[in-house]
Amino acid sequence: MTKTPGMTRRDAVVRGGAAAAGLALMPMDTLSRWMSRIAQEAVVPWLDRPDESMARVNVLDWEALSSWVTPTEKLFRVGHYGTPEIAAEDWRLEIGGLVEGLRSFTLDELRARPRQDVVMTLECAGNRGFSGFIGAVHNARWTGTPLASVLEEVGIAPDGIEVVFFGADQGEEEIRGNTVTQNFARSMSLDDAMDPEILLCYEVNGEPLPTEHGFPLRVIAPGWYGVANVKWLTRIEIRDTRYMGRFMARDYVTLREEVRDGETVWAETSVGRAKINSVPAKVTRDGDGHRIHGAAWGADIARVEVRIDDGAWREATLGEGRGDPDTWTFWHIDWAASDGEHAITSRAISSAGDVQPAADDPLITRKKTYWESNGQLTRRVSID
Ligand SMILES: Nc1nc2c(c(=O)[nH]1)N[C@H]1C(S)=C(S)[C@@H](COP(=O)(O)O)O[C@H]1N2
Ligand SMILES: [Mo]
Repeated sequence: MTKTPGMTRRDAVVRGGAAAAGLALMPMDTLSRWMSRIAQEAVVPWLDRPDESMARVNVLDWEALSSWVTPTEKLFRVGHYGTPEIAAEDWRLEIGGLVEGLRSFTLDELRARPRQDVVMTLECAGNRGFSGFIGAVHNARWTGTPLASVLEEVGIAPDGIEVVFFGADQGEEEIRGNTVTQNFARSMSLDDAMDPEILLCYEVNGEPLPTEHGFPLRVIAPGWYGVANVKWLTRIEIRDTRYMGRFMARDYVTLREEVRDGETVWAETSVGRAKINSVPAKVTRDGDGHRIHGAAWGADIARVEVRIDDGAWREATLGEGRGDPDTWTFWHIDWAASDGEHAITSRAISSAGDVQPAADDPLITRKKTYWESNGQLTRRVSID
């Protein structure tokens, strides 16, 4: 990557544009403040702005949403055991367990394999589960080599049914009085792992993965919640039993009360595939009228509907991303708003007919843990 020292690519682009506009003498910070004010000028701010407590993980500011592909520096980041710094020269991906022969790959060997790209929306399963955490979602272009062909080449033993992905990051876990050091790990059934879309990924938005997002290699699994996309990948292990590590079996477990024949059954399910979701992102003023903009993801989005206050649901217009089940779909709807305070709710509907559940749907209200909080979101604005 070639870079002018002390200058990001984005600065270079801004500076180039500024020069063209004859503004080259304006200091950079003044200029970028001025440009972002223009971009946001017409936004009517939400009354229920999330608190800033989650800014440290770089959550998305929905009101500032403008780009369908999230720029790399805007990606939210989650690391449960900190951020390991890995030197590419010392790093190997090892594939072991129930394989025909232990194999290891250097980064150059993986980069020399067939390249594949996917634009994918990745949402943390905790998104919208607690205060301030409503922007843990991004939509980026990821590049790597298909996992399936690597597994095929290595050869899986006949009794192998489970593929476990280990990251380099480690933490101490206490299990029944034993304190043990463990690596972050997640698994998939062999069947799921053979999905030709899943990547051993080394680039995001055309550049090597930044340290925070998994350098040198991560799993990219379209259609799965964020937690399945293991960063800082060092080892893949094939096993003959389901893997029961913390992030499969104890954490990222959804506890939900299901009532069957009047009796409660507590369902505990491991967070896995993404669930349908949508949010109103921002309201803009457009001449005399207003427009509500939003995003929907987590399924093949067929339709998005919007409700103002207790009015009827109205169908929004789908924009960028429509028809691609791996990415978010942007949507908008025009709104002849009356003065005063209003509540705006969106709901997404998939091509299979799944409807994003209402906030008071038992699927949401009987869920005790905060994972998979995909109920309809209502946001408030004041129009004057
Ligand atoms: N090795 C490792 N991989 C990980 C995690 C982690 O803590 N360690 N967090 C997961 C979770 S919970 C999420 S939501 C995504 C976030 O990916 P991002 O930081 O690139 O946005 O990474 C996943 N991969
Ligand atoms: Mo997550």
